[in-house]
Amino acid sequence: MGNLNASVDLRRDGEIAVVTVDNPPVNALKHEVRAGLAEALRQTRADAAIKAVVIGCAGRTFFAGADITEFGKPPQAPGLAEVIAAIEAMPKPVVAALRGTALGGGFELALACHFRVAIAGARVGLPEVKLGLLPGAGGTQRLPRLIGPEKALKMIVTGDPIEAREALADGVIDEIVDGDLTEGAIAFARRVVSEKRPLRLVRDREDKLVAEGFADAAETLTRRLRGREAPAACVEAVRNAIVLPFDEGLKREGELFRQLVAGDQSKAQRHISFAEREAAKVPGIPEDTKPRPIATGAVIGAGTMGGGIAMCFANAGIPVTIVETGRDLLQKGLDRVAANYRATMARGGLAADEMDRRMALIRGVTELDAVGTADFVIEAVFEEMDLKKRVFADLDRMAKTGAVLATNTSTLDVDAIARATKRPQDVLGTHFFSPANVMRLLEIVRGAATAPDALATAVALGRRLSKVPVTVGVCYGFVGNRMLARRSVEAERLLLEGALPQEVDAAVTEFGFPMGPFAMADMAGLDVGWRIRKGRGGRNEIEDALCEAGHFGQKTGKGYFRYEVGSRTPLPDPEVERTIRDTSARLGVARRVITQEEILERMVYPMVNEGARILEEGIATRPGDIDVIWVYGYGWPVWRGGPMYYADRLGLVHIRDRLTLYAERSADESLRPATRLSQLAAQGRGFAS
Ligand code: 3H9
Repeated sequence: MGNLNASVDLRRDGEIAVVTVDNPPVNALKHEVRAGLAEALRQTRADAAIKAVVIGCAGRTFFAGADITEFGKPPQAPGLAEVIAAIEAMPKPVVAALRGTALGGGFELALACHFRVAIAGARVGLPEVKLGLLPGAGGTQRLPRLIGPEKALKMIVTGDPIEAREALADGVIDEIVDGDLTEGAIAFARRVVSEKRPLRLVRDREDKLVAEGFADAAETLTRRLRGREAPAACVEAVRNAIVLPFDEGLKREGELFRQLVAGDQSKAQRHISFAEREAAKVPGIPEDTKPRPIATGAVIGAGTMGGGIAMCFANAGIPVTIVETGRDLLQKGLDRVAANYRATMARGGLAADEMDRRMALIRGVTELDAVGTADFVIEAVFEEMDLKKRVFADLDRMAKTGAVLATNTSTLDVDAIARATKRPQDVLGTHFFSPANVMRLLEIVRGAATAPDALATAVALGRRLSKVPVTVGVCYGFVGNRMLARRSVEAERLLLEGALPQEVDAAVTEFGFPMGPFAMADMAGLDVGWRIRKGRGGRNEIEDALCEAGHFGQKTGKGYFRYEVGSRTPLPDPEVERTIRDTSARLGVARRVITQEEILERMVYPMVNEGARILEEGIATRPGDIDVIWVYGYGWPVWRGGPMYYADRLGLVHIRDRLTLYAERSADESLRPATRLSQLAAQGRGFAS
């Protein structure tokens, strides 16, 4: 009894033993915790005066899972499987008391208990797939027995948790406790003892294990997860729950877990998971910096971007004002927002009253002075410097003291915009990605004068809006678009030298991107860039030729590809191929066969090179920040860990040599390896090590 070690406490409340784990911040099941739990179970089992055991956690959450930092290190006994076996071997009731987020190994431990109680608002889930893993402590065998294989597979393959109310309805938990959780769990345990409730383990239940519908559910859930090992392993393991005896299913689950945890995909996904958390730590913001309170927001401009950003506020429950210059434009913007919500509702993603609640948080106005009450203002007008400067000069007069003034520019100089105000310390960039209400990335652009607490406010707001905020410095295109521009140049060059759009896109999608560069260009529309080039000079030979022939992309049914009426599927277009060949001939470029391997290298390595320059210039703080930007903003396959991580895996010597070759072949000096890249390669190092 008492403190069994620094993390685990065992006390008695009459005939009920209460085991409390305290391993801040999220009660990960590290070795000391497992050892303490094993000891607590041994003592309570041996003590005849104890009639039932409650397992709970101090702090904000029940166990959030295995301790990820222990992966890849030599295992230390007792493992989680041994702790779970000790729970199941307990001849008296064991009750798990859940709060916060019971995740991964934490939820698996709870599934092995005889009973589970939770406070309202607690969530349970198996997020291992997000780390490129499958639940490895019996989750794939116990959850299907509790709620049926189909629903279990959905939870395991998506990794998304469910709320206590849903868990209660599904029979995952036995009771929702009002008031103090530990008291409630003790009272529940007393009732179990006094009512002599039978001790039925989940592992012994068979009634829900129906095979019907499973294959279809598996197909639907994994259709879009091509190339990923973990979801396939999840399907195999849950299928085993149906067809194999429990212990065999468990053994196979363990084998699959060990394979995945040692594999490249999980390592890459774990890297992203850590990099995402690192990205929230911004150098130069003192630890004690307090973000400014944000009660209301304002968005200037009711276009697609402005409307999407306003939705982010409303989705987070923050009242927001949208300002537009005229009634018609404003109404059009608000209608677009409502239509977006209705589409989500139609897909079953939003309840009708929830849509009404969110729409009620969005107020449309045509007078800019309405921003006067907002704590955080985001400008999302046309990408034109003079216009933005005018808006910021007005905001300077109208916004309240201490409000953060943000621009959603994707390219322009945030410092120049800040200089249009007398409060540059409050100005920064918040670069959302389209569609703003869906895409998770938020590039926060720190200006030369941005105050640390303004920056901290933007990061905190980003997290509240469920975004992944990454802070970057001022330069043309910031991190993501600046690197993307390198890929675009190279994609065009590949077409001139002999590749076709479908070949380039195939190399990129086979790598794991959801879309290739040319299908993406068609979706965005080719005419915008063409018009800008006509105005400012500069040529993109093939794209300009296509635009001159009316190929503006999806909106005209033809771009780099052709599209059947009502379809978004890109189809190869012989007319485009002719245009490409004619352009090569006109420019005197001899076409040749280009391998998929070369295409892929030229799509990725110039981006890595630009990433190296971005690090050199301090525009991005860490290579991991660049990886997070590419995974969350541009569809880089998470299981390949982002461009800088990928480059480290391939080795920088190889990247340097290939870039040198391509630079010489194309006489494009920008392809020469960046100083940082060359130096690291020469030292045999990577970006991260
Ligand atoms: C697993 O369980 C495998 C089993 O099936 C089989 C085993 C045999 N370990 O996110 P936050 C750290 S796999 C170690 O900012 P929040 C995190 O790095 C695991 N550390 O808090 C951060 O550290 P720092 C399955 C962890 O309130 C700090 O805690 N479980 C772990 O926004 C705070 O994190 C998961 O994948 C961990 N498991 O969100 C759960 N988790 O302060 C992953 C967190 O130094 N975790 N840390 O930067 C989460 O989803 C969120 O952290 C959570 C809290 C929702 C719990």
